[in-house]
Order: sequence, then C-alpha cells, then structure tokens
Amino acid sequence: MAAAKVFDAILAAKSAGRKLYWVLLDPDDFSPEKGAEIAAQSQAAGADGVLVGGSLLYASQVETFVASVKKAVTIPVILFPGDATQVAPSADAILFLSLVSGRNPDFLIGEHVKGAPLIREYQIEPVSTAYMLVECGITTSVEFMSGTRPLPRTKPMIAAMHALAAQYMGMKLVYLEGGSGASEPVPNEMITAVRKVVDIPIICGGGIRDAETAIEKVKAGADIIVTGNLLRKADGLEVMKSIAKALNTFQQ
Ligand code: 1GP
Repeated sequence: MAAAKVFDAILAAKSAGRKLYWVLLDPDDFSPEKGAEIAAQSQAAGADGVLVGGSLLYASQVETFVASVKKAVTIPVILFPGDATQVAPSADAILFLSLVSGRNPDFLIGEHVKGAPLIREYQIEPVSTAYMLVECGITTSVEFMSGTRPLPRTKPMIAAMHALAAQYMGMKLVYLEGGSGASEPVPNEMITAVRKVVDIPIICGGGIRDAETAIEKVKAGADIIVTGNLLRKADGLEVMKSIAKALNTFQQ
C-alpha cells in the first residue's frame, strides 16, 4: 500500500496543535488549466492541501484535471470523490469516504468495492474517512445525489455517536459536511460534541465564508477547515488568505 504521507502529515499537525486549511476544487467548475492556476493561487494564499472532487461531476476528464493541478502545486492533491469514477492516478491521496450519516449501501461500501482495485493499482494513499452530512439549510448536491438524509443540525449527540461508531470501525478521519453552498455551516455545538468522543482528526466544511467562522469551527474542535465556493467569489482569494492566516496563527 502507498505510504501514509498525507495522513501522517495530518497527525503531525494535530499533535503540534496546528490547524490545516484545504481548498476544494470541483472539476465541473473549472478547466484543467484554470484549476491549476487556482490551485497555485490557493497554495500562495496559504492552503495546506487541495481537494479535488464533486458529488455530481459531469466533467469527463478527472485525471487530466488532477494531473494539471498536481503540476502547479507542492501541497498534497487529495481526491474527494463522489463515486468510484473519480479515482485518478496522479493524486497523492484519496479520502476513502464512507457516508456514515446515511443508510445507502452504495455509499457505505458499494462504490468502495469498485474504487479499491484502482486505488491499489495507482498506489494512491487511501485515508478512510467517516463522511457525515449535516442538515444546513438547503438541499445539497450530496444529499440529492446520495439519496440520504443529513443528520439533524439540532441533535449533536446523534452526530457524536456516528463519529464514535466510525472511530471504533477504524476510520481515520471524521468529515463534518454542511454541503457545498450550505446556508449555515455545521453548528459549533455539534463539532464540540464529536470532539468530546473521538480522538481522530475532524474536518469541517460547507458554508464557511470568512476567517471568523473558520476560527469558531476550530475553537469548537475542528482540525481541518475546507472551503470551496469562495474560489468563485470576486474577493475569494483575499478571504482565503485571511482564513489561512487565522488558522496558521491559531492557538488553542
Ligand atoms: C467542502 O462542501 C464543502 O466540505 C465546500 O463547501 O463550497 O460551501 O465552501 P463550500
């Protein structure tokens, strides 16, 4: 199996108390050339990693996109796949997502069986991740495409017990996902409830649009913050810089 470089770096950051910032690029939104340009800008703005993927993905050439991004950055390029068709050989790692908030077997194990031989062949580092979709004000693409219901946002203990079960199953990361374009990010109380019961790193994304919100999420217990949509905003790069700076200098 591929060396656990990306996961080891996440663990090293966590034990040093350093928070990470990842930027999500959806190949449906940008050409491979534009994706590379944005990835380079994101790295210059202070991002620690680039996620590539989407829950719909009609762009046919995921590998072309990933290879182009990979050439433009030195930070890790990590797949964030909506399904098994998004396994691309040039990536450094893949979040091997199990949608544990839902009860759709395709997204708990089905797509994984299809993707696993490709991951092995391409020698991509798999990082098993408990992916938890949280109700956040809109019907997100993940909710619709996976045919699963998000966790209720006012029930932090339900989220905590899903995360705990996932940790007991051996998953290495928890991803609390509001969904791209969420009108409300994942609630702080929910992140704190999850943090209380699991030791594994917590990723939080969806609807985070400024440094203040990013800091609230890490204070609540998140280790890695993800933003996507900001890239498409006129002042997005400036906001991303302020998020990266706030996270880099954050002290608990
Ligand atoms: C990554 O889905 C998020 O977890 C990205 O969400 O596009 O709302 O930043 P935004």
